[in-house]
Amino acid sequence: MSAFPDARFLTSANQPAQFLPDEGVEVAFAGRSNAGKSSAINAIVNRRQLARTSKTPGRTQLINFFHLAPGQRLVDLPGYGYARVAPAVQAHWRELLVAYFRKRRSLRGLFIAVDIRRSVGELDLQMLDWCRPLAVPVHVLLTKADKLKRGEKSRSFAHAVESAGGGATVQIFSAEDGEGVAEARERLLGMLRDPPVSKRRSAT
Ligand SMILES: Nc1nc2c(ncn2[C@@H]2O[C@H](COP(=O)(O)OP(=O)(O)OP(=O)(O)O)[C@@H](O)[C@H]2O)c(=O)[nH]1
Ligand SMILES: [Mg+2]
Repeated sequence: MSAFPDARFLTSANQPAQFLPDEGVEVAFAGRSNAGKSSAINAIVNRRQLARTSKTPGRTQLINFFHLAPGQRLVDLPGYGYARVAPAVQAHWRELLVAYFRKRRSLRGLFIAVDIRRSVGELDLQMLDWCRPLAVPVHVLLTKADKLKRGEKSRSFAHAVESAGGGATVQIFSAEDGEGVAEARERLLGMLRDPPVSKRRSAT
């Protein structure tokens, strides 16, 4: 049976006022436009069209919230770095993302989807910086691994681990052939089980 039999779309936010109440726990998916975020979400949750995928970069322009289980959500963040988007729209995405990371107490973890053929770039590292104050674990999915041969995959993996510099864990992933899907699902479930930040702090 699926780990998330009740997964469903909840709402889209184009401004912070439209974010769902900051309660319970949620895990967010970020990454460059067209990196394979929505495909990764669908593969991990095991639902074909939960998050909309597209051949056209920049498809997910809003922050999309999904219900996973009572008190547990998944968040598909708008992709960054798509050059053919008007500067004003890019600025809006940036503000929306910054507002999200600034004070999202329910955030328990961040997945960053990175095309394995491009590897970790400057914008991905900026995401790492933005969420650092929230002290949540970050997990990089090197997506579309089916596009590379084994040796190339290992090289990209080593490069990504080095770029992340201990700020994130890294794994190889393919929504197409299923490589790494089970591992990513375990990671997601682990993040959702994590205690709230306040409890973590008081425990130390
Ligand atoms: N071969 C291969 N193609 C993939 C994989 N994952 C995604 N794709 C393709 O990459 C394109 C973009 O995938 P999406 O999942 O929509 O990417 P996204 O990051 O959500 O894109 P935006 O929301 O537009 O930022 C689509 O054409 C997918 O079919 C994969 O694991 N293997
Ligand atoms: Mg998408």
